[in-house]
Amino acid sequence: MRLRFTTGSPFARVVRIVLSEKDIAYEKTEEITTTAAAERSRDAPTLQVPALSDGETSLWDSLVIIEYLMTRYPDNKAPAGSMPFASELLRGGREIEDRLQLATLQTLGTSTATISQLKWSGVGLDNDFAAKNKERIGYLLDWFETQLISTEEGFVPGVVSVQDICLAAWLMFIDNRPLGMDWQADRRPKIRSLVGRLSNRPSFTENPIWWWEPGVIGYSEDGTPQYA
Ligand SMILES: N[C@@H](CCC(=O)N[C@@H](CS)C(=O)NCC(=O)O)C(=O)O
Repeated sequence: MRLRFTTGSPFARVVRIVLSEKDIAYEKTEEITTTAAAERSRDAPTLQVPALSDGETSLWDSLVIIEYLMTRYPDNKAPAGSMPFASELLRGGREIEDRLQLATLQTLGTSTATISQLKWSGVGLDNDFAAKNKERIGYLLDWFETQLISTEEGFVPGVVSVQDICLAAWLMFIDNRPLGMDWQADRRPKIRSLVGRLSNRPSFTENPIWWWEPGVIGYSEDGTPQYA
């Protein structure tokens, strides 16, 4: 199995966390920055990362890759003393509810990545489009707070779900990027507790969040970006 990703990609980080939960070894085609379209197109016509190759199978889009991993590789490693990772992406009889949560989490990811890209592409955040995306994120988080079971459990009883991983990973991205965004953890106790629980989970610490912006050409061992 081989995964193409950029070091800083938050979409790829979610996939890498799922691979860690499943203890799947994979070859890394790791890039610091976006490579030329012709190179990217060898793995995905979207020219985006993450992209996965597994034998004859080539896949792109983080959620499709995760669905593949959850169905083809059902085994998970059991982290000592903490909640097990979910054994399925969609629960029998609750497929539509689970899909709605996952699709809405993808919208959180797209809105957050859009804000990040507006910033680093030089367009900036002082415009209606950036403001609309920030406003959307507020509404999304209010809805996610209603979807979490309690301050001890996430979206699905008794397990760490893919939804939990997506929500926590995107909020960690917001916290670790100079995007000028505050997701108001105090108003959202269930989400705050989820992010706190997962930030110490081995699959998260094994795949730290590394900052990329134009000019970054590498990282020191602790993840500090190095500039050209
Ligand atoms: N819907 C895609 C989005 C992936 C995405 O936006 N990846 C970014 C990196 S975080 C990318 O490859 N950007 C380069 C580009 O769009 O050309 C997914 O879930 O995988």
